[in-house]
Amino acid sequence: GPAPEGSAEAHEWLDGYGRKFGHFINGEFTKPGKTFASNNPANGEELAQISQAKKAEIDAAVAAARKAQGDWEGLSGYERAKYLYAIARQVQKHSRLFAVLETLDNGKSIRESRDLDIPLVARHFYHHAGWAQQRDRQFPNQSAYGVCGQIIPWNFPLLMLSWKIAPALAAGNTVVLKPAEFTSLTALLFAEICQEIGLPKGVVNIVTGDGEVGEAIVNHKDIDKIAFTGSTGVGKAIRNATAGSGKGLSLELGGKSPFIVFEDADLDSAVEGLVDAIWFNQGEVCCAGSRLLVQEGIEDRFIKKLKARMDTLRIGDPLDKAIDIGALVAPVQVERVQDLMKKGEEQGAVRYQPDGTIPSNGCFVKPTLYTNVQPANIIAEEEIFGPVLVAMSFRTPDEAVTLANNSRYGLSASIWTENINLALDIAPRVQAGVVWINSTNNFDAAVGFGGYKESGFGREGGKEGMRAYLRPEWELKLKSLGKA
Ligand code: TXE
Repeated sequence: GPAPEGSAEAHEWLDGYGRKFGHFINGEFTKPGKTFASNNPANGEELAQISQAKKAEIDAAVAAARKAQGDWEGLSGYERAKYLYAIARQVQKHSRLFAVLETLDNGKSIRESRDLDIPLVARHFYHHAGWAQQRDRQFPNQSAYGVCGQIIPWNFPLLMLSWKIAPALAAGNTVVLKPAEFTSLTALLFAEICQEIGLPKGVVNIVTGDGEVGEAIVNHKDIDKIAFTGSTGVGKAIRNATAGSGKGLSLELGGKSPFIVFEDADLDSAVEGLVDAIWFNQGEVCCAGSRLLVQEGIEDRFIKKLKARMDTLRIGDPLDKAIDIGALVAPVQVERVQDLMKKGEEQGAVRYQPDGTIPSNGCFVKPTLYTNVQPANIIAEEEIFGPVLVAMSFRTPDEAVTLANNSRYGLSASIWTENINLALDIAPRVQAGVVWINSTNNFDAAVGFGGYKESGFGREGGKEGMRAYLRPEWELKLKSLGKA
């Protein structure tokens, strides 16, 4: 069939760089060094070669950020806001290119990258332009951290970049950001728009590479704060590595979020909500509603409706606008997901998947539901980060709360009932940073997002998110007393 809209433009953009990228340091792209391939997970096609940053390059990026920081924070909030507005407008101007590149690189459906990821990115920069102007009034006598090292995952590549860069810049920090090794392309296009709008050199630096580059950023002596989104294992390692270093830290880690359906819920809406909770972005979502807790009296009816809806989900070429579920990010992620599924089945879980075939040469996994799941089953405990839902039932509201909190994670929760008193009773008792009532996966740049327990700490978005990029007042007081 005809090439999907925008795909020629994306390939032209890649060709413009000879399909080989360096880093973005001090406002310029560096010469590519030792590289690795970035592939399209939907068909295995190589998209580009990405450079693995060397120590000297990381040092150069940090030095550029350091040099730029004083002048950047010295600008008035209004001046910083003008740059953030310009970035937002430029993201909108290139939105189709961004969306197609994101889909090619990550495997997510074009409908989601076009209608959610990229618009939310623009929204995040617009919102934080406002905060740049409000900083001095809302946070009197506070200052930026200085240079921030930011490490992001591959599930929402550009959106996570915006969650990191927008508040950091609004607060007066400069940044060295590392995208995940599977998905560097939109970060590199973002670097290009920083050039286009004339952002002062060194304010944003992008270095690419794997976890070793991440580790070098975390341990760099001249970085003041680390912000990380990714796996809980790496988050713990970063917490240990930064302990006692004086660096600021915020961590946004994994989740195993409950999706609680009471017997008086609007079941059709709850089914739609669940589709959004677990099959949005192939389930590669930190706040995915991956644990369905359904009240006993409606369990059979609800599961039946859910299976019927699963049968209508369309899986395939992510660039096809009619597709609901695209490809997982890489073969290794498919292996991780399938390994957990296998273990879950060995522990007694019963699998349901719609009939029909899926493309055989890409990273596709069918939407999957497990019933007959014990709370101690590995798939009820571990984050799967794939299109896999586990279902369990409860009898009473108290039991729902107990089951919901029976997790080492605490990122988000979703509650479905027509009884608002019940919802408002349950919501504060669930250990979760975000609780949605009769909705799910609702993101707003104005609202703090983040977790409890092993899901991490620190908030992103809104006033709480700004606070995370400003030195705490007590720290400044100590400094002024010469004690820090
Ligand atoms: O994550 P990593 P992976 C979970 C999810 C997934 C699993 C593994 O369950 O299946 O993690 O994914 C960089 N020091 N989440 O292995 O390794 C890495 O280069 C510093 C949940 O891809 O945590 C990348 O940029 N940095 C999650 C980033 O960390 C290091 C999103 C995330 O990769 C590093 C992603 C190190 N030692 C995965 N090692 C969420 N909460 O959204 C790696 N990195």
